[in-house]
Amino acid sequence: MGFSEEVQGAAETIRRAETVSVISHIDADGISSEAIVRTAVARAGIPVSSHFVRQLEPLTMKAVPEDDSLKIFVDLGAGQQNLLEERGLTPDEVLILDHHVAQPCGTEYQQVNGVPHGHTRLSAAGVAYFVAKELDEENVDLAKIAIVGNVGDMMARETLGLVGPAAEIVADGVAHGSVRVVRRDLNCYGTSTRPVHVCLSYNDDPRIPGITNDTRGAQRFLERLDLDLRAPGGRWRVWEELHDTEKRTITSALVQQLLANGEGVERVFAESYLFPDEVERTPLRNASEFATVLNACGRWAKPRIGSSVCCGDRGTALREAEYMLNNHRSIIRELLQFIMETGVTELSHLQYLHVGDRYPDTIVGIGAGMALGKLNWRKPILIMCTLPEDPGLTKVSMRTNEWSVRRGIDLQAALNAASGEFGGGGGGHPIAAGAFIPREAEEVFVSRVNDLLRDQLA
Ligand SMILES: [Mn+2]
Repeated sequence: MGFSEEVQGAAETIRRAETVSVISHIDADGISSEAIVRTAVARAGIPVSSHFVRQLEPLTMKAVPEDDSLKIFVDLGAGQQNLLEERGLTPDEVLILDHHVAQPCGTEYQQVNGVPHGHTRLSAAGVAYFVAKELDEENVDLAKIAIVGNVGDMMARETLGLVGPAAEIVADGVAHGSVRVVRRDLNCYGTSTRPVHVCLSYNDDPRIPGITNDTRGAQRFLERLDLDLRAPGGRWRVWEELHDTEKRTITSALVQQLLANGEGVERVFAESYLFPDEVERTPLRNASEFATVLNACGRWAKPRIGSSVCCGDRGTALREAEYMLNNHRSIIRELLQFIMETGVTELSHLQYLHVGDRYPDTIVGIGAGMALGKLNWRKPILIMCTLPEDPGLTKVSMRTNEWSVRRGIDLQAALNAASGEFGGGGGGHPIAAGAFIPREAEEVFVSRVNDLLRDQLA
């Protein structure tokens, strides 16, 4: 069965359902997937309820309602089919919309997943979108939310833009008028909300000497270009509102700076996705900043607020989401400061730190990623924290950058292999990954990961 047959089959299953329960993940992709499925199912006139879980494991299975609804698992489920089976769920009450590698079990559950069809850069929100569109063409307005999920799950990162079926979603959004594509935009986070110099200094892909991690340096760089980056009234302008000629002046100077340092320039540009119907200079204005809003909601246990924002609530839900985002950022700043003050221990191929139970495990990875730029950025960073709800377990988060990934570093492979040896489990991407390990294995584990990273560079 091809991908489009899977999509058609899923739409038929949903049409037959009397009630639907959506079970989804709390990250940007999970929240946007849930919003897409919930909207499409409700528009089809079927009662629907949603349930979010941090991950699908034996303890969180209780979030799955014990009723005769159709259970649609989104952004999870493919790798945990054994749990569905253990729970006694039958094939006719389950539909899985996922993009993680499937672990089949004795029961054959209906599934839509791009991965077996070679669509490895289509997140769950993308899968959910195709099913929604199959249910009703009217659902093309959800393309925007699908793009947020895909970008949030880093589907555009390596390829500098969405590709394959995800690019079809972009085309739908453009045709609908709710998405604007900028083909060769600045490959930088924060282009709708941050002052340009801040935007540039926070970016490490590509890493630009004198600008990356140097806000003052970035400001001097822009001053030399003789651009007026203040708006009338004195506030800093953001990248999105610069004129094309100003943008070109900046990008060509960045290119020159990279060439002068013998660095590649291909990563200066990336495709970006703007939402013209959102207010200018707000985080909902582009896909990657919108995804951060959803992640902030999810990581602070308010995925429903993010979902309401996806579904168009620009009142209470948006205000709460903005509060979550600000709170998220200030705690990450605090964590970053803690990391810098405490310092890391350097091994030959990584640097590590244990933050104990001071910060929730849902944000330590983000803090690690931000600290990396200020530490020895050539060495991946590993951060451990304890889980208040399970003192026997340690959560490990690792971050590196494109520079290391291009040299062969794959954190997901390293963490997966190492945690497997200690009976734990891991997942993620080459550039960012996490794992759970038994607490008593911490020390040996770190040195094992160090060895694996050394082997990857060999
Ligand atoms: Mn996902």
